[in-house]
Amino acid sequence: MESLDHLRDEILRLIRQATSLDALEQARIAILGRKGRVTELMKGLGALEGADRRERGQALNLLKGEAEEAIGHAARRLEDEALRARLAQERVDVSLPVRAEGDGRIHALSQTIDEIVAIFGEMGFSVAEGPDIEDDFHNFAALNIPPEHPARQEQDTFYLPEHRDGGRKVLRTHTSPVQVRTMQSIAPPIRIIVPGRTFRSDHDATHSPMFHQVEGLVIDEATHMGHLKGCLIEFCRAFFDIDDLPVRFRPSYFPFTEPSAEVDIGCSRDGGGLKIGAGGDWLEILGSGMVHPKVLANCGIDPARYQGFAFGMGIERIAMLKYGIPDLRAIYDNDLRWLRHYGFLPLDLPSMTGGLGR
Ligand code: 2NL
Repeated sequence: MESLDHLRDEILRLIRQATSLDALEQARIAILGRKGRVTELMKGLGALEGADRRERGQALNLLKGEAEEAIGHAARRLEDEALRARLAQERVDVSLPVRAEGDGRIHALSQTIDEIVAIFGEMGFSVAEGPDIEDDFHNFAALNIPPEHPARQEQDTFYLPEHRDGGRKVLRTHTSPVQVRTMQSIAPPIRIIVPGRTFRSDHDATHSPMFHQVEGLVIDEATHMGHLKGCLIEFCRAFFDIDDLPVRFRPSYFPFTEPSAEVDIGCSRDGGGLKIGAGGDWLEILGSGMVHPKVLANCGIDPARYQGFAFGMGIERIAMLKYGIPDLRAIYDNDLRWLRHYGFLPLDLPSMTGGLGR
């Protein structure tokens, strides 16, 4: 019978010559597949008899085993090579500089809050925060806002569903409840600012149902209207970065302050454009006043011993004025083009840095 030596050489050569896992699979099919060289010879065993058949069968089985082993070997070698090639190709160069295009921006509102906090921080104020959901006492009653006041009306305030005890919580309509909570929990002297989210049922081109306010509160034994004026003049000039910015105090009314004053800054409105700093016109910036004695008493502070001032302003409004943002609603859209245009790089220091000695 024909020797298998020649076939063995040929099979091992086929396997050796496969230079990829695909080529090796082709070789395996050609050798051991349904119509492979070894398989075809095994089919021929049926035509043999006795010892011939046994001998030939054993030789073919041996050859098949050898082929399988050689294929396994070659496969491991090729897999190794492929992995090595991939690792070489995918090597990461950790010395490459970071790509700049992924940089984020500080939102104009966040930047404005940071600036306000920095200015009042220089004047010794700390930041206080509190819950968005409030009860009637902290949002209204403590502030001397009477039950029939329009701010309490359903159209203006977001009320939560009535509680079992009959009380209804509200989404805070100003940040004042945080000042109420502060007066209830610490003794004067108090010097805080309270930036935060506020909510009113109002939605049009110039009102958003969610907006931001910052309020301030100063309480001590001899705090007076002169302190209020000095503090707020200093704030307006630092925030708009104009040393000689005209600032005017105009009598006003709030239930929680007495007397009350609105604060205007000088501006001009020539030819449609608004320019802050000079000119014959005035622009309202914030509301303020001496804390009403009833409010102090409601919050557990003795009005015979302590007095103080408070103020409040809308953050969106002053951010729009300072940074020339024309559309309130775009502030909340988070359109990336808007964010890039009106945003700030993290390392940009506030524009009033000169005034803060940084
Ligand atoms: C405005 C006016 C103001 C206050 C807020 C206040 C808070 C307490 C006591 C007394 Cl706890 N006053 N806050 C005072 C005057 C004005 O805000 O136009 N805000 C946008």
